[in-house]
Amino acid sequence: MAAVTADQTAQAGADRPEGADEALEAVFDAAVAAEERIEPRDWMPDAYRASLVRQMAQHAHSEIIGMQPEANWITRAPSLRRKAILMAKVQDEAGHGLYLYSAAETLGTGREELLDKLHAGRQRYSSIFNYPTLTWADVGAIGWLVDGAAITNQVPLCRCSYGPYARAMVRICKEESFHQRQGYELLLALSRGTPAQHEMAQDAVNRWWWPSLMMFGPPDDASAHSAQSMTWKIKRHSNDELRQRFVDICVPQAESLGLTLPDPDLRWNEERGQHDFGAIDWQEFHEVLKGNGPCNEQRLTQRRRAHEEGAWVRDAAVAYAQKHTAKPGQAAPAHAAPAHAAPRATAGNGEATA
Ligand code: BYC
Repeated sequence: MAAVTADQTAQAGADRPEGADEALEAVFDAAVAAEERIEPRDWMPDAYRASLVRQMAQHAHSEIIGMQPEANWITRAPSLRRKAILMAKVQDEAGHGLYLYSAAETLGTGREELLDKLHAGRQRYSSIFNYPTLTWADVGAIGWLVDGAAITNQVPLCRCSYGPYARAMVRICKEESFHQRQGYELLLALSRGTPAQHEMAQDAVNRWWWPSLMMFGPPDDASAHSAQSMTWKIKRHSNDELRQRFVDICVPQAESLGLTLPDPDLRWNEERGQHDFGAIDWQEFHEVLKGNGPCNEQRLTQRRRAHEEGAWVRDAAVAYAQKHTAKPGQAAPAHAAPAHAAPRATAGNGEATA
């Protein structure tokens, strides 16, 4: 961006003349309007930085919490091929979290701080991951619908005004596209299988359809951040626009799958050139956001435990790095404390904790 860097701003320091912030903001606004990328060392309004951290943190948290529902099926995948594919997918989600936490770090917010906020319930992750994966078909429904919704939402984020977020999204979207096809292919195999398999696929779609529509966030007239985020070109489309786009993409795909979307009001509207669809249960969405979804407690408990149990890995990585940067004759750092052993648990919602 041909704007003013943070260093230049700092140099000007306390001596900045009155109106300097307005001038900086005007340069920032002009850069955004001209479709230039804002980079970490560029000056940016505090509210822009805070909004990016909020959205990117939520996104990163969604990726790592999103590993849990599918990981629940790794040990029970029906073939070695399916198991290998699922393991690779879940590992990709961890990688997406990594890119996004790294991108958030460029805004001056460390990973530890963001994880602490997630574990304390002070930052959100996507509502979709608070639903249980009850059958193998749920792995297909997540790939087709959840990754499909994620792609619809995230492809425009590749053009986000903040450079590191936009660049992370390019790679993430390529991988999500594989994930979506994996889910579609899995559901197709089940749909064309025995009547029991077909029924299992239909049941999974029935349970995941409406929560997938909620992934796009509240309706536009109730979306607190959309207008500002779109002015800043963080978001390129409103929640309702993307939701509509997703519905229009899914209808013909459901037909090819031989599955029905569970919405009696779903029909083509010739005049609009789009599908009409039924009312979303926003009460359910708000309950899930408040922590009252079927798996909220289980997901956070498991995440906190994974973090505790992984402490020795982080300590070992730091010790290894220090050892290799230590000057000859310097003592190696003390060994990390052993991890706490935590008992395995079973959730009360029909889903075993992975
Ligand atoms: N769930 O003003 P709004 C994946 C919150 S993971 C929970 O419209 P915004 C995958 C929102 O944060 C994909 N909370 O907000 C991984 C805000 O609360 P705060 C995850 C939601 O930010 C593993 C309030 O409601 N994708 O692909 O303009 C396996 C008002 O909303 C939700 C992303 O995170 C929700 N569904 O728009 C498989 C994409 N919706 O912060 C797949 C990046 C809204 O004021 N994020 N809220 O407390 C975004 O694009 C936007 O943040 C949203 C919301 C469209 C989600």
